[in-house]
Amino acid sequence: MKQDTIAAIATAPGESGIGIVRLSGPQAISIAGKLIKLKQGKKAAALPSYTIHYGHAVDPKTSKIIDEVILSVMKAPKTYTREDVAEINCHGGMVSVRRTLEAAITLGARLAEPGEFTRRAYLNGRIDLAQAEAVVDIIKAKTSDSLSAAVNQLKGRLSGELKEIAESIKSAAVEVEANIEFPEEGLEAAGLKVTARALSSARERLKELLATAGAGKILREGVKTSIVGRPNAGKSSLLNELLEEERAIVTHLPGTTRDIIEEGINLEGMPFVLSDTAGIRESSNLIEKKGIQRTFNSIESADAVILMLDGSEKLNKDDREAAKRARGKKALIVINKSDLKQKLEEREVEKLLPGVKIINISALKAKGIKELKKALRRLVDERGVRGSEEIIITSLRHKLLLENAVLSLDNALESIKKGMSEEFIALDIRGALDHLGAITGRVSSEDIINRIFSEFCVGK
Ligand SMILES: Nc1nc2c(ncn2[C@@H]2O[C@H](COP(=O)(O)OP(=O)(O)O)[C@@H](O)[C@H]2O)c(=O)[nH]1
Ligand SMILES: [Mg+2]
Repeated sequence: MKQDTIAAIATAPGESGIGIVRLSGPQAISIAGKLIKLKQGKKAAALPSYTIHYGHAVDPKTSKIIDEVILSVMKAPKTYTREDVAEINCHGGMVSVRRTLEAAITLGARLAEPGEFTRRAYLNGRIDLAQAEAVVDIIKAKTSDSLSAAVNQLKGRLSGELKEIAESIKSAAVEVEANIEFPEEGLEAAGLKVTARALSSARERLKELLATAGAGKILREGVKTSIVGRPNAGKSSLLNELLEEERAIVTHLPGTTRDIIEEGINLEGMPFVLSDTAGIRESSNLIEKKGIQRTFNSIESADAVILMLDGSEKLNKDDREAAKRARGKKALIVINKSDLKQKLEEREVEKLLPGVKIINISALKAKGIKELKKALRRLVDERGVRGSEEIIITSLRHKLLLENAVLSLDNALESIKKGMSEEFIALDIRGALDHLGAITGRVSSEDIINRIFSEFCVGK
């Protein structure tokens, strides 16, 4: 099938230093050549790969100059898409780049769909599916840790590891399959033992990858942290203090916060998504009741909970209810209002959530906030998020496929143990390989590929 040439604005809209129109396909360089009047009458077709050239973009309809531009020429196959690529640097701002793009379309290019450049890189075999997904993760990275996890994936670390595991499963499978084809030779019991051992060790490696998925989710989405407690404990004040801005409304009236307010912060490279919630208490006010229900839901879906108590008050049943809801979660207890005379009994607090760290702060006077941040960061350190060189499973799609691969290997091992026929064993082994193949896109259906690339922006 003859490929067409695609074009898009590759930079974010708005005013900026430069804006880039990107072209890819067999006509990319000739269209750029027609669009741009190069200095000294240079011809685009004759330009060497990976060179840049000065000129003027000219409107093909009116022959008027659109902008002063720089053309970068990159020739297949050593390009992002493995096709000929031309990039036109215009001055930033919407009009210049848009008119340059329109000119490219007039000259025969087609408007690119979201992610189509990267999709071509995948279809042309330069990167696999897991690497293409990493490109989105790089663009969307929230912190330097999430960035390095994504860059590792783009470098092919995950793909390489999966390939090795698949190879070891394949060589184990060869023996089993051979026995199906040549049953008269009989499969030695010893041979099956070797197969089982190889499958178990592949299974172990997959389990190791899966163990990083929790950390991966956090790197991608942030640690969901709910700040909960009775009304007026100072939850909204703490949120504002952590964000260093007046994000939530703070008043002396209990029940001020009705809806959940979510904001992101970055603690030593780790993204946290903080939720300020409605105070937990018995209430007959319909709006407040709905707010409190939302608080309960927020606790349930949270990765971590900050249980806030008012140090200037005695412990009450609302505090106990809030603590009960937080049980089993990664948690911190924060005793607020350390600037006031303390009435709260620490011994009773210790019994609320045994083993959970207790920190005294004053949200009003900004005391103890540093210590709280450190303790919060350490809550997830326990999960072993490193982010730098480790391979980390950040995608839910990958996680599910890995789980399915493990399941298939479990079945294969079970069949070997039970002395089932080789056909059964082989079927499960092939299943495991298919699941692994789906991660890198060796075996993938069209609509999965469509879904992955629809997450991209146009021009990438
Ligand atoms: N003295 C003192 N007052 C505080 C402190 N933190 C919050 N407050 C006050 O407590 C009241 C309730 O605070 P708010 O943040 O709205 O509590 P929330 O209902 O838990 O969100 C407000 O009047 C705050 O100014 C603190 O550390 N010390
Ligand atoms: Mg509040």
